[in-house]
Amino acid sequence: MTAGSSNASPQAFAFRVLSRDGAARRGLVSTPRGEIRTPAFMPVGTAATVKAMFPQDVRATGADIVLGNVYHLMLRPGAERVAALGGLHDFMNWPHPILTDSGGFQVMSLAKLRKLDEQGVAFQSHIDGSRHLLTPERSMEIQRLLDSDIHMQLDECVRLPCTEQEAERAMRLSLRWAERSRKAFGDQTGKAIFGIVQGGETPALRVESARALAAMDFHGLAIGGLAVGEPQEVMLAMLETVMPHLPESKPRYLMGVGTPDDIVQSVARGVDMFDCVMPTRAGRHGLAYTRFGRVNLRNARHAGDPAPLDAESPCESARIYSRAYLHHLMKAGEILGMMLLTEINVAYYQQLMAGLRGAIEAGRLADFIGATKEGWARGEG
Ligand code: PRF
Repeated sequence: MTAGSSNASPQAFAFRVLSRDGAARRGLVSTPRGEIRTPAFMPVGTAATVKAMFPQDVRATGADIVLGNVYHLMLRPGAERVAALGGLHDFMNWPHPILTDSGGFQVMSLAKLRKLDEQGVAFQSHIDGSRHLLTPERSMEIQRLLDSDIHMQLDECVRLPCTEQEAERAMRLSLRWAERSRKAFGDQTGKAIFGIVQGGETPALRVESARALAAMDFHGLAIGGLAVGEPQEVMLAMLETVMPHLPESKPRYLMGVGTPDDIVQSVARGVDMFDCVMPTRAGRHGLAYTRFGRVNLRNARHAGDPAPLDAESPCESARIYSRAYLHHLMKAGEILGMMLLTEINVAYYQQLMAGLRGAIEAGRLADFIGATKEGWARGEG
């Protein structure tokens, strides 16, 4: 059976487009651990936790899937240990789907003394200086030990701006690693592996990458190497370049994106899946994402404000706690402040995704985007 076929047993990994509005798609990914409604936002659970949230609260915001990281988990507590403890889902008490990133991107941003060659990337742990080698084969083995539902190929992401030569070298290496990753993944019923498009900001490189990956037997395709320092227009232009070369029948995942506006614009161009640390990281720093834009709760103007962040939010924490209380918690360095703002932000991102899905189904995406942007423009509520 080939990747992406949808007429197999209920235990197979499958994707269906349910409706369309322009280039945007409303779809459903099916896995043995549950369904993922797309467009989907995946909260980041780097170290086997969505920081500052209970798994059941992550679920209650409407998340169907979370993301885990090979890099962090291989270093601590170790993939073999997680496997011995029954896999990542049991370990972190999240029985729903998990996608794991392959490690290369995190090695390049976090590890010390990295050395990348054809074989893979050798590095020293940022935690204890221990030496490791991450190859496409080892990344696949780690993702299998974690029992991840969606594996990502090992790739090399270069920061922008970079020279065309550098983007081309990394893109071609990533294609060779795509083949090795796909082969090492093998045939695992109910599991998926996604390839990753690279190619910097050069359209011809992006097209070549997308076409080569589309011809390999991946279950989905990701667009990597974006939101790495370039302006939003460049990112959106690259999406428009790549999309026509990705198979209609497979999910499309834009890695590490983004702001609510990045997400809305990318959904309109045909992206199905997203992940980003933004809602969780911002929450820990006192920033809230709401229908009325971004609110900095550390600002003194909230000190005496009895109003909640959003009296009509489906998220209870956004409805019942005052801005004054959230301000106080953040100023006092109280853990609950980070917990509440993380939950409020993840809930807002999920509310936005639900709104996008409903709008695509109703054929009213343009109106929804217009109204959403008007809300953000109203400012800090
Ligand atoms: N590759 C991988 N993970 C990623 C990226 C990438 O290019 C990005 C870039 N936005 C975020 N996470 N494997």
